[in-house]
Amino acid sequence: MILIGQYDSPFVRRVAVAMSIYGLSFEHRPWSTFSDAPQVSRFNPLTRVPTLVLDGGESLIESDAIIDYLDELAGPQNALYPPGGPARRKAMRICALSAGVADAAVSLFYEKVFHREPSEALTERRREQIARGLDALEAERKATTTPFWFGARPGHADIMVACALRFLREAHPTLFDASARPALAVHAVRCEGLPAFRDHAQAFVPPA
Ligand SMILES: N[C@@H](CCC(=O)N[C@@H](CS)C(=O)NCC(=O)O)C(=O)O
Repeated sequence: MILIGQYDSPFVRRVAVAMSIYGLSFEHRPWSTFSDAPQVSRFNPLTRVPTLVLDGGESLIESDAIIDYLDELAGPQNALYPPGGPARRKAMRICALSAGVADAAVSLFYEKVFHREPSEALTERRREQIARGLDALEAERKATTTPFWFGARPGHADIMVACALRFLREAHPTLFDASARPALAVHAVRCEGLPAFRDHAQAFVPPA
């Protein structure tokens, strides 16, 4: 399998970390959706990442669809989502909230670089989405006493939250105040210390 995209993308990184925890080997093509757009669009007509190319040549796009495939490969005993019921729905909600924070952070970044004068209304809307998403995640994490969201080992919810937080802090340093979100700050440190996270990381460097 070939994973396309750079690890400064929270969505590419969540896939790489999950593959690493599952022990699935893959080749990595750290192609940029901008400077390597022609290569990326050969595998994904939307020129977006992550894109996972399977050994038979099929391309999977969208991190949720890729994760679904990885879970199938890993099998129900090992899957990084709880198997069903309220815990599974909660894990999906945490993933959706943190992916939403990451989406808003990416959109805010594009707004800055693509427009000479960023829209104030859109910027405000995205900042509010990020703040409210973080509030919800902080409250949920605070109410959890286990080392990771659903027990002793990290799952998809932990991964997506940590990847979203890292991108947010690097792309928009003022939008995450660790002292105001202590449970999330501890969560990030715990995840980033694991080999799967350490081995699949690339600092996001905003263009000068
Ligand atoms: N919902 C998508 C989001 C992926 C995404 O936002 N990818 C960004 C990089 S972080 C991208 O490909 N941007 C290029 C573009 O949209 O033009 C997923 O989960 O895979």
